[in-house]
Amino acid sequence: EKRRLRVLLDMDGVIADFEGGFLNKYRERFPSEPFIPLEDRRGFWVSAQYGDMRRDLCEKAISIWESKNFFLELEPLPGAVEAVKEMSKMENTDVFICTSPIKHYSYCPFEKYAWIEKHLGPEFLEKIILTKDKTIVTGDILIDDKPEILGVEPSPSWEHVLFTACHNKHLPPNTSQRRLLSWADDWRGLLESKRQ
Ligand code: BVP
Repeated sequence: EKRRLRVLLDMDGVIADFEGGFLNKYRERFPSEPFIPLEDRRGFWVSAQYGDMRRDLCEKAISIWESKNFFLELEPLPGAVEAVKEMSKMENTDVFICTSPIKHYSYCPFEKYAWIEKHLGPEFLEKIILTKDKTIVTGDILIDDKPEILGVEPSPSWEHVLFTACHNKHLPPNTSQRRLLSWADDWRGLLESKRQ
């Protein structure tokens, strides 16, 4: 019996360059405020690291991704669009984009759909899962740059593969968590390993 492989792909930090887009727009809007170069980013939450630098910078950071066109204008990460398209054409493979919108919903959910249509094509509009809780979504693999993915389901069906990002590359090696270093890394081999 043939079993299809279900791949869940995070969007921000995996296929869309949230960190680069944030830093560019933050520096443009607040040219005289301090900023954190990408090589100095630590921890998943940009807002937390900016807030640690100076209390008021937390809300300034938040104002960037709450602005119109922030999510729409993110650049794709290198190789991401090609990889997602190739993956979705593979035999016995179902690919979904699984992404958590921000609570300020005026632009983000709309722009995520528009981004996917623009960069991946309208057929991917049927593959979008917007959820704050990825643990309740079933799949074989979840490729995500957030080091810890928690929710109401204590035992999610997927294996979380950590996608390397500026904020997680310095974390101590974790033998129980596989990584994908970039889209130039062996994602095909990773998928094959889940078919066994
Ligand atoms: O929509 C993104 C941006 C937002 O959280 C969502 C992460 O979604 P996933 O990548 O897990 O699917 N976000 C919000 C903050 C701070 C909010 Br206060 C942040 O620092 N970083 C961040 O990515």
